[in-house]
Amino acid sequence: MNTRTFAGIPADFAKLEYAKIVLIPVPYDGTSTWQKGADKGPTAFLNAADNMELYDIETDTEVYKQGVFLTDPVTENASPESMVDAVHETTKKYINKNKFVTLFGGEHSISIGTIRAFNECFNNLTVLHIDAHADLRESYEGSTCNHACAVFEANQTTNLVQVGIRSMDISERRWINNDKVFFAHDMAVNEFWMEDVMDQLTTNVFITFDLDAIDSSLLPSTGTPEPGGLFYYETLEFLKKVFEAKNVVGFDMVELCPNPNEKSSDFLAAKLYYKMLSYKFAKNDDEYEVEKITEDSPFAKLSKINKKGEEEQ
Ligand SMILES: [Mn+2]
Repeated sequence: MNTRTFAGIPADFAKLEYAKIVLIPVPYDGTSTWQKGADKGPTAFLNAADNMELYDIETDTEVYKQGVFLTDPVTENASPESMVDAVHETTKKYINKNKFVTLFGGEHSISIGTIRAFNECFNNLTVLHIDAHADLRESYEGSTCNHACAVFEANQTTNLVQVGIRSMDISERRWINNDKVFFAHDMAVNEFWMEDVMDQLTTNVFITFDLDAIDSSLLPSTGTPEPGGLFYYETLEFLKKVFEAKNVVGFDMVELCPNPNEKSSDFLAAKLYYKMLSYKFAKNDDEYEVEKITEDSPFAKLSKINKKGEEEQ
């Protein structure tokens, strides 16, 4: 029996019946291409969280009192596809219990399952993809469930908005939607990038946060650290705007690849996770309700792929 609680919070706040928030660890690292170790991300994140102050100065809240239930980790790893199925099923199970569901990876391929679950439960879903990498490959190294394909499906089935992108393959260019991709080199010279991103979001927003979006000087412990990333306070300012203006329905955080000699990355991840919860529940009376998807959802059946594929022929 796992008696560990998120951030060492008292057991009363960590019970499933009480908790508004669910945290699902997914220690998966089956497809990463360069530095292995994202499977150790959840443990490093939880260890860092144990040492974090639980009062958030900025929002003047103690969000853990909303309750955080830490699930057993999803450990299915027979294949990338079976891992994605297991994540999809577990995520959906807790969304259907009316919980605010969050996940900690693991590499980015876990988000294929996460996003599929959220897209089945919420109308007109925007997937806000914060990452150094476009992750729009249709398949990679023989699998469509590779980390390099993390948002390919989301690009077909949801309103995908990408922020912080500074690395991609030329083959991914055909899937890029110019209005909805915010490249890091453009953001660096556009003081209104946050407002421009906000204009692209629908009301229901799921955030998939690849930690390599953060500048590698602040967060070096990630599989593929890319220079030129987001800094801490601009990240917080942006997230706060999103949480205030939109209905954020859940989020995942991926690609922490811990280094035992460098703890600041783990701690940044823990603080960022807690900040996002603090922003979500800052005006805390709003009840969290799952909205059932309906047939007339404009994104439910939308496939940009076919359209684009036809155009290309
Ligand atoms: Mn990435």
